[in-house]
Amino acid sequence: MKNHLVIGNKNYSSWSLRPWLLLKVKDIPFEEEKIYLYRPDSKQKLKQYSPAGLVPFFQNSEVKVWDSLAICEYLAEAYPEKHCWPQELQARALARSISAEMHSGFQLIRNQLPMNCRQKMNFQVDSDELRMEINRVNSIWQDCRMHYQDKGDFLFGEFSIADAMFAPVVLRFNSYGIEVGSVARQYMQNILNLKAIQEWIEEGIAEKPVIEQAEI
Ligand SMILES: N[C@@H](CCC(=O)N[C@@H](CS)C(=O)NCC(=O)O)C(=O)O
Repeated sequence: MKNHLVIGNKNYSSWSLRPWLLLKVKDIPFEEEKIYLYRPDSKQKLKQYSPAGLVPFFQNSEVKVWDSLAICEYLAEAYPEKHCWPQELQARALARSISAEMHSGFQLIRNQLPMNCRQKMNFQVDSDELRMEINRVNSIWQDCRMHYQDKGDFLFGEFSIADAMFAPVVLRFNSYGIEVGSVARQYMQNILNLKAIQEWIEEGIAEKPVIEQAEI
């Protein structure tokens, strides 16, 4: 079986975007299947694939993998020539740290600024806690860019799993008009300029289903 990635709505499914973007940017062949989320039959369809009943889910003739970061880790091992993680040990340690931090944290950004490609507004950040999470993302992007800018346009120069993990945050900040520093803003633009991101956004906007709990 060829590489097969199961994803949710492109407009809303931030977890699905991560491995999808990595596959696209790294030019790894795959076919995608979309399951629209939060419909009466969604859970049953998801459970046919993923024991967790969630997207993203990935399979081929050798493996079944679920959870965005686990899929990215699998791809890094299966396609070492694609350099999914930075090649240098120190950079790789940092890339893993910020990817894990993203994967397990930033709860307020996730809850209060849900990914929604169709959304365009100026969100008023009135809680200190949310502002702290935004500031933390800003520092991560700024520090990485300042350190690795000579090597390319992304957090560690060449596009890596760290960029895939933060791409949905770029889309959120863009949708809600969240202000960041100039270095972080340029990094956001580099992600938004990716052909694959533009493709994802276009398809997300064109989708018909609306998930009320993800609309502000
Ligand atoms: N930690 C998981 C989170 C996966 C997740 O929460 N997926 C959401 C969509 S973005 C989902 O499948 N929701 C469907 C549901 O809850 O029924 C990952 O990294 O993949």
